[in-house]
Amino acid sequence: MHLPTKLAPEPSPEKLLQLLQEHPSGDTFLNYGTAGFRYDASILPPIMVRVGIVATLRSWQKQAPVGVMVTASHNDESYNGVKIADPDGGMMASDGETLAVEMANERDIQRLLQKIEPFKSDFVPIIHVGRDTRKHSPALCDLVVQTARALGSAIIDHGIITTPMLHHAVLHGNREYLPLLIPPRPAGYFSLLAQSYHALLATHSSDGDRRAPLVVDAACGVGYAHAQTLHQAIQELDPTHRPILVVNAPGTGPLNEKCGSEHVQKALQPPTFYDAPADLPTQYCASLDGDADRIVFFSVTDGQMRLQDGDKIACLLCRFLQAEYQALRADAPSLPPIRLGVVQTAYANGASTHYLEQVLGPEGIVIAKTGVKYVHHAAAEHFDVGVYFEANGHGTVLFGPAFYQCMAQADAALRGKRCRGSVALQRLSVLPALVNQAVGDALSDLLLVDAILQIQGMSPSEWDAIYTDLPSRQGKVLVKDRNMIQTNENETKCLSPVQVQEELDIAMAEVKGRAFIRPSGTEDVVRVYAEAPTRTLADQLATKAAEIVFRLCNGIGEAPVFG
Ligand code: 16G
Ligand code: MG
Repeated sequence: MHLPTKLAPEPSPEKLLQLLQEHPSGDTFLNYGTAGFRYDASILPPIMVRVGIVATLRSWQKQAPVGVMVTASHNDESYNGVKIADPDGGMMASDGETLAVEMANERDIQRLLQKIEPFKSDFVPIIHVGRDTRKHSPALCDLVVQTARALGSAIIDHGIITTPMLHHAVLHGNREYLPLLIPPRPAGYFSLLAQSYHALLATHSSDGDRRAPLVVDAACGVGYAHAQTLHQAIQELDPTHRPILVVNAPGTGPLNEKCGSEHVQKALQPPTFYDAPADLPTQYCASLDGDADRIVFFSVTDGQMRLQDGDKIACLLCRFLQAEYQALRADAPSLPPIRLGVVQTAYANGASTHYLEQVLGPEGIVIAKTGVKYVHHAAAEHFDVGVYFEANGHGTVLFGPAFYQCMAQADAALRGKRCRGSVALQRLSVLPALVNQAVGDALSDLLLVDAILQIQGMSPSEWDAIYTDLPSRQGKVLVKDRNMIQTNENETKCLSPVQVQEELDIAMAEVKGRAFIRPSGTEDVVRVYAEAPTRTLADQLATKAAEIVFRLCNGIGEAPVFG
């Protein structure tokens, strides 16, 4: 990471004008979708210039540092994208998105410049920037930097980092480092994770970990180098720690292609190991996505793959948190209750929701709209300890103020005692350091899951067996205009056209299954999901749901058939 060469560069209106003139906006309407602006890399330069402006305005508006990450996550190498992080380290809130869309779509340079004026203030805007390993990322990132500097922003350039590291840097930069203006160092991230993982494992007595090595497929992306650094940090604390073998380095294979979490979860196939020996042990593996904010686990034995997706991770975490919290309260009954719960999306497999109902009770589950920002928000709003995971492997655990109060009271109640409750207290107290509080983080989740499996003495196959997924099918339908479809808040029901839901209800009842349709937030398609007691029925229901959308929502081409 490079320190800002000059904390507050002199604004340069000439440079700003030059950048805008050299990179005029095209005709396409640009949308700040679920995960920022994401397009074929060739059309991104004008967007990057405008994001340099928006990030500066956001920093002025909030009077605090913000972040910009250049990545297209799990998309293929031809794509790139950019997203902005708010000062709390989370995804930029919706008022910022509105501003981003307005600025990106303003074709008239003079009008664009006028729109900047009301935001100007004495506060020196500070922008953390990071990028992934795509070949176009350095040049695209540089456009953001040049533009922001032309407006007088101080840049903290983190170079090649994972998306969650960027969010983490923004969060920690605002909390601890801002008064000193010393930017957070990536080294701080690794030692925080390694030390808290170590502290969590230290609560559990074992005679050494003799399990198979943990193999991490880094999707040929940015997670590769950072997973290795993390492994080194762990080995420095505990030289006997079993190896974490990181495979699929950038350049050894195409980014996200036949590897990475998106491939493993959607195709239900193990990744290609581009740079690993044929005898790689595959009893215990994890796949990251291209910017390392998602993770799924899997194992391959006798050619058979078993997947532990985001749903299964959520179940493991909830089971652990509930057990520890109950152990704590058993020894400290005067503690106030805390709300422990989980947020899932409509894509969560019904079997996982059923499992979670048994662990947490029905009041412990909220279904939110698809997209990280929605589930994150719901977890913070509904729970004091809020787990959220999308089935695709993006998730984390958020700890709210009532949790910290509960820990402080438990500490007072159990001080000096040696009991199960005090072990639970140690475990729970270390979690907010291990678990990324800004966004879902594949590296943090990797260590969290691994520590829980060790503490609970569970093998990956025992974890896998806690429930069996209902057969499900996902597909997409091309329609003339996906915006004609309106859904309810959490996208489990279609409100308009009304007939769609009426017909879906009949189709679901016929096979005792569940199905929903929703317009995608990232692609020009309508997504279809179905699950049912058997594979045949799930395919039949998905086919019927796609046919309903195709017929009632002006389908293009042919309705897809599944199975
Ligand atoms: C984005 C979202 C992801 C969501 C997916 C849905 C982030 C960082 N990622 O990848 O959470 O599951 O979009 O895509 O917000 P869809 O709307 O095309 O189905
Ligand atoms: Mg990602």
